[in-house]
Amino acid sequence: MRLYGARGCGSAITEAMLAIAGRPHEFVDVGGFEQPGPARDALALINPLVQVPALVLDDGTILTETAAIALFLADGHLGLAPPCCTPERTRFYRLLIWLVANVYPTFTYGDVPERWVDTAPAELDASTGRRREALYRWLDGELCEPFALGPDL
Ligand SMILES: N[C@@H](CCC(=O)N[C@@H](CS)C(=O)NCC(=O)O)C(=O)O
Repeated sequence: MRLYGARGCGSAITEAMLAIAGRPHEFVDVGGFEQPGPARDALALINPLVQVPALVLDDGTILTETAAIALFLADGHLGLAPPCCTPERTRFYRLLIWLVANVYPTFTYGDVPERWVDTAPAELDASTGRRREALYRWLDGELCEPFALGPDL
């Protein structure tokens, strides 16, 4: 498999899962992909949204979207997610999708607000930041220890 990712980005989630599962893969570092250049061009060929993570499977299938990749990897490796048909698995589905559906967009629109609005980008930055804080505060109340869902990874 080939993972397109960059330091400091959410592709670390996929990297961690691949490492824990012991799945051999090549890491294609597309650091700087937010700016025009070869890294962006390479990533755009794989993911038209030009986002990481993007995973190319051995048969050439392209998989994007963190939650889809996480579920795909969890399907192939026991222990990456709670066992099927347990209450923990149900909570896992909820929190996984909740994170990518709610938290990720605060970065999408807040990281470089000038991409989305011509006026008052600082306000968009501030409001997405407040939204993210509220989301994380709710999440904080949902999490167990030592792992998100309890004693197991
Ligand atoms: N919906 C995607 C979002 C991925 C995403 O936004 N990744 C960030 C890096 S952590 C990115 O590529 N941002 C650049 C952009 O959105 O243009 C997912 O869940 O994987």
